[in-house]
Amino acid sequence: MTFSHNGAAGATLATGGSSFITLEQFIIEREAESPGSKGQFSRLLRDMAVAAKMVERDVRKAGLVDLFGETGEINVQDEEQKKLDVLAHEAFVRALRRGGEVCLIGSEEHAEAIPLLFDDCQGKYVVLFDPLDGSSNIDVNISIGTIFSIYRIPDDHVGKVTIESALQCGRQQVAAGYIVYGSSTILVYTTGNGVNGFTLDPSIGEFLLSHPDITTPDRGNIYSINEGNYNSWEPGLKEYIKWMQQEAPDDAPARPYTTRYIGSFVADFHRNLMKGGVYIYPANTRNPNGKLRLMYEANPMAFIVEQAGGRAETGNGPILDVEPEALHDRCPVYIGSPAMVEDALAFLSGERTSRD
Ligand code: AHM
Ligand code: MG
Repeated sequence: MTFSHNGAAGATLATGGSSFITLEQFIIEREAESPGSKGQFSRLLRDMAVAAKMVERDVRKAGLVDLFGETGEINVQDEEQKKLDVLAHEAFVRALRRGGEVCLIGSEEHAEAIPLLFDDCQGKYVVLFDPLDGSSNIDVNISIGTIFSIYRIPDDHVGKVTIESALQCGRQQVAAGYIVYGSSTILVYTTGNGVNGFTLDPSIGEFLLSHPDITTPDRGNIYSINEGNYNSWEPGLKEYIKWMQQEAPDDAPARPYTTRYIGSFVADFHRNLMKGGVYIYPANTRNPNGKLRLMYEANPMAFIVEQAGGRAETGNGPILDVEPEALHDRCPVYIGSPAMVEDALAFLSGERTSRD
């Protein structure tokens, strides 16, 4: 027995029943479907899951053992680094270093890419991640998470890995995923063959398949945006938000839509993926390229949402087609249910207005 995608009442996660599948079993079964696979990619996914469990352990006890608060350092994003940001970064780097499947790491919390070059390094993969997304929520017990993206290094980079090995456009991702440390801990990932979610059963320390084959609704009634920035938005975006706030009882679902904005992209994204909705972090006068990072946040979520039937756009084209110039690039993000992203684009281009 499994949860249905939207966690419908009555569905049960089989911790005591007979049919459940662990993340590890699932990865092995999927590996068997790829002839010629040598297991390196499966081991990499397992390493990520192990690091996630370590971070989850630290997040759960943070209030008890002096893990809240700042380190006193400013990171490459010009933001105050939290102690848990650093712990999470280190947990993932340690796990990947030990695993040996990865030759290059990029982290939102680290200015430069981190090459893992040792003599017998057979690592074929590049991993880019935001170790703890939603940093401003860490100290106040609100859902936070990890977002990751996996690329294969280009064949001609083997043995001479450089930063260019990481600067691939989002379409090249071989896997992407996220973990939400929320009311429960869930790991959601894709390898380009659908999206699956696994909930951590803390009593046995295993991620169990709880959300198989996730698809996002074509349209929901949630929009997520920081409305405090209203004055700096472009006119088309103002019109779109105004339209979503208007009464229109015959719409499906009926307007006005509802605002939900946690301030942790990973948590806002997960809710909207499951329930249907659109998340927007636009370009504005303060952040001309938006705020979210292309390589650590936008690309992995774009891959996941497209795999789940959704859309991810910058306002100038699909996020997955953006050619990165630098590891810490940012881009505007319109992501979620396909019909809602479509609406957003029509308002941005001026094709629709709130008076239509
Ligand atoms: P972070 O990776 O340092 O936590 O920053 C990204 C976060 C997102 O999780 C969130 O959606 C956004 O920044 C919130 O920004 P704002 O406070 O400007 O609304
Ligand atoms: Mg982040």
